Amino acid sequence: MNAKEIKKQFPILDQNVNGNPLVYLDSAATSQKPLKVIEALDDYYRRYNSNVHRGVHTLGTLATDGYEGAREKVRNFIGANSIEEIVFTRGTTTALNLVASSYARANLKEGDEIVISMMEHHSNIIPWQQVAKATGATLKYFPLQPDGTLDLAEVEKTITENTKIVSVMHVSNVLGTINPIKEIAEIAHRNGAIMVVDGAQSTPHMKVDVKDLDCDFFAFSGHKMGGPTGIGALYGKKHLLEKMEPIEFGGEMIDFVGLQDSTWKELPWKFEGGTPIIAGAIGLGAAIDFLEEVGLDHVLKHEHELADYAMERLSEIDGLKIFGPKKRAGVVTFNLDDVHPHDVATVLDAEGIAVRAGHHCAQPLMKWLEVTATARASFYLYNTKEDVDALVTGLVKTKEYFGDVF
Ligand code: 7TS
Repeated sequence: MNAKEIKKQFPILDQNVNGNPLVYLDSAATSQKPLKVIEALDDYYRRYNSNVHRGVHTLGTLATDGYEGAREKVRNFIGANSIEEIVFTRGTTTALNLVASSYARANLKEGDEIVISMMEHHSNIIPWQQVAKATGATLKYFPLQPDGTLDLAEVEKTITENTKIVSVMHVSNVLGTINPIKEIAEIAHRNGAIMVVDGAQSTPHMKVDVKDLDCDFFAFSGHKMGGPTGIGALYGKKHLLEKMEPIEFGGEMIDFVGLQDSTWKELPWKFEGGTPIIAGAIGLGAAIDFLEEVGLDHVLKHEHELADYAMERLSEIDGLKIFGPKKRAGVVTFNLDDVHPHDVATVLDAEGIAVRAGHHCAQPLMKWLEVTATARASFYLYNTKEDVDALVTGLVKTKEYFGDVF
């Protein structure tokens, strides 16, 4: 399937916004959903909506099969050893918070170090700040090179024998940088630390193999990969998850409940208290089926081509500054002269072009870039070169408009 055929699978993209055909360039915030996912959700609610893991009735069995079947799809999709290593969560944020609140609080003490990078999303910063405050551990940062990449020599220098946790994003939601996770994990392990990966921006766009990366935890969100909102997963190595305490207690996650004490179910259910995100998981399973049909290699190649094309076309615009490295995923972050990014996004919106403007939940990175905000175009499998052309035309109009104003 080429991008135009793929686009037809996403009904939302076939509409006019403000009188112009929609050009959706905000997939790093959330992706659009293919028919396959919409139909899977519709089918679940029309035909077999029911709670899971509890009754023997037919609809309950179908719902349980759908929910647990989706877990197996996630396991296979990211190359985990067993479904015990796949915990469904609300998304990346919840997954990273689970590692921080359970694993990190139980294992860190004063003098220990957590190391993250200067390009992290707030979801991979604040949970560690909270752990550091609670345990007395120190939070350190890998510095960035001028082009917004990590330097492995600096990684080597920053990680010490006191480092217990290294947590890094696989792909930057701002710069598009693809980080060398496998190499960083090797350095972390050599120093006795565990490796946590924020996979929010990689899982939708490239083949992820958690065993090949040799990470200890890997977090991602379904809504950025064609799935519904409210579902994601945490992969964790079994021996680590086994030793971790749940952080949510209640129905579903227990084995036996006494008056004073209770015991937990086995993995992964001990971490899934309460009625789980059944429809979300089934929708995520359908998104995985869709991505596997298209092929992740194709998705990555297509996005690299689009990013290269966008960089080339955008560089034609005088006064447009692009942030981040040359070799990047399908994310292009930029500023246009002195025009505020919110104004850029507003003018583009009038043309039917959706981009994000703001700090992209990466304020430390914004500070490093010496800006308060940027505009960002992010691509997915349904975007075409025509979308990039529309962006360029829209930006030229923006420039003319503000050129007249100033
Ligand atoms: N990590 C990264 C790298 C992200 O890009 C995001 C969301 C998250 C974590 C949080 O994911 P959530 O699903 O738990 O919210 N990033 C963006 C973005 O770039 N624009 O809006 C959300």
